[in-house]
Amino acid sequence: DEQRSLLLRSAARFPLPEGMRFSYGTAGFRADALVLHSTMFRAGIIASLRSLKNDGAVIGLMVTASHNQITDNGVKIADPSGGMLSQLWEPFTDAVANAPDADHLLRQLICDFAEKEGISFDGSCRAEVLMGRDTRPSGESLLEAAKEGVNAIAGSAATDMGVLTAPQLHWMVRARNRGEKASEVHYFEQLAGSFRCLIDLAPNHGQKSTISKLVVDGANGVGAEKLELLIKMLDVSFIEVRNNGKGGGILNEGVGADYVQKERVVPDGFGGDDVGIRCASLDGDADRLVYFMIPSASGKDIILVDGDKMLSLFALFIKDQLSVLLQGDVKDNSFQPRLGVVQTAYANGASTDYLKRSGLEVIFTPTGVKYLHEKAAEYDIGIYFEANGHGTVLFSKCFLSWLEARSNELSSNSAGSDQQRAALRLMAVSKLINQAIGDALSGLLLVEAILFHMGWSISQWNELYHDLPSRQLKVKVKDRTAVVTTNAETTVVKPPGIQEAINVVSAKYPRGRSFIRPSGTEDVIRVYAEASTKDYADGLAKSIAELVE
Ligand code: NG1
Ligand code: ZN
Repeated sequence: DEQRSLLLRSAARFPLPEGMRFSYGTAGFRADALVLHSTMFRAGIIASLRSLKNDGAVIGLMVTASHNQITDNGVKIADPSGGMLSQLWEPFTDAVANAPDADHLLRQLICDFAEKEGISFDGSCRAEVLMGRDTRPSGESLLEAAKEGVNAIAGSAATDMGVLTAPQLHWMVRARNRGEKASEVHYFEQLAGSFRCLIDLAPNHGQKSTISKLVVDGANGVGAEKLELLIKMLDVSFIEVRNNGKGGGILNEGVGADYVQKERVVPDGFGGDDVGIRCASLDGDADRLVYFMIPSASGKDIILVDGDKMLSLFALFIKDQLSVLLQGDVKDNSFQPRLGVVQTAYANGASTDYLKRSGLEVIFTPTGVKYLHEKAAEYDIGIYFEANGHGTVLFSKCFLSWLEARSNELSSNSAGSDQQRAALRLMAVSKLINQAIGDALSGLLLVEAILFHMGWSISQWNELYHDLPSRQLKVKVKDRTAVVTTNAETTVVKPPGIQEAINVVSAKYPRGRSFIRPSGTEDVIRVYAEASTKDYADGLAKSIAELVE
């Protein structure tokens, strides 16, 4: 019939490259941009089917390869909530990306799956896919291929939102499906409005013109461009954007959050003049953020203030506001909001100790935002971060309605009280933080607002606890799938014997902790080690790597 031949005709224009194997992995499909046209076309089809499956809810399709080199590209799909594509659809997504062109296998695969899922795509139902891309030069033509995929499904429409950060697209998908205003201007207005609100509610709000300078490394990518727009809307002068891609720098080359966090050195464009200044780095699609400080003009070293420290800052602030709000609230205590923090095994042990000492509930999941997000959503307030700076805060519907009711009650009974201010602050946080997915721009404004509220410098924030020295290594192996882990990746179950050996070696080092796991984005086994001194951490990592080789 018509739909089938439409699919066939379109697919023929995007042949599958030979000898490639595509895997959706932890962060979507990624590869050299030159081989991605068929993947993009097919991702367009999948996004359309996903929208049909959700009764026409808007689905997101983001063309980006995040922190990868500029010649790479990739694609991620966002579900109606604005979060990552459901893991249940990953096997189908992988199968579609790899289906051979011959014998109509792709068409067959899609028809079978649609039938099994009860998706009808005869044009009688509407589907919508919202699309965005980062600043990579390959983005435009790859996005066109994805559009063709959407158009190959009858009843489905693609809306091209142009160049966006990945979190902006996720935010728009979420907003659209909640019936809220969802343009880029609305995104900026929501961030700017809630940021101003937090500043105005700060104890020292009269001193807002004295906020000290922040210099942001934009990774020569989309985040820089968008941050410049946001700064205009905020009408503030304390933020300076560097590495905005206009000065000849290359995306992610010697710059950006991944580089700064993994290499722990000063990014390009920064140097002696920035000693002691508060600095931050975004990654290539602006979903990761880390802060740093340059301690001296003579070396390349930095003091890294990573995702764990952002998590700790957010948790501390939210916990404080919550306890002010609940003060004296003993009468019926009908609602006790549950606050939880989610980390992975890569979280610095000192951060976990700090959080637990502060009375917080800490849970661990495997690496990958999809796991952390899912876990955080189980709480009234769930805060999650990967050490590399990817994370956010989630507020449950039930908590937000309680908060709103509480805040209305307070504004009529005790306007201007500490309790009312705490309620307003929590509401502002829920609007400032991007609840669809980790977002460097919204995270940055929240950090800035909290530091201002506390009256803290970056050093004071960094002093919340002292990171244990840690070390990461990669080991190339023949078959990384030979390593199977459990316990949020902290225990190896296969091959046998390795975990026992890791235990024995780790126990020899003061505060020694180490684990290995297969990477989900590279063909390597990752080794992580931490211990009481830098030499110990290095030594432990090296010994563990030798066990793996
Ligand atoms: P893998 O390659 O699976 O370790 C890396 C990061 C993850 C996550 C994904 C997706 C580390 C150790 N791992 O995954 O946290 O961000 O990339 O970008 O940083
Ligand atoms: Zn990213």
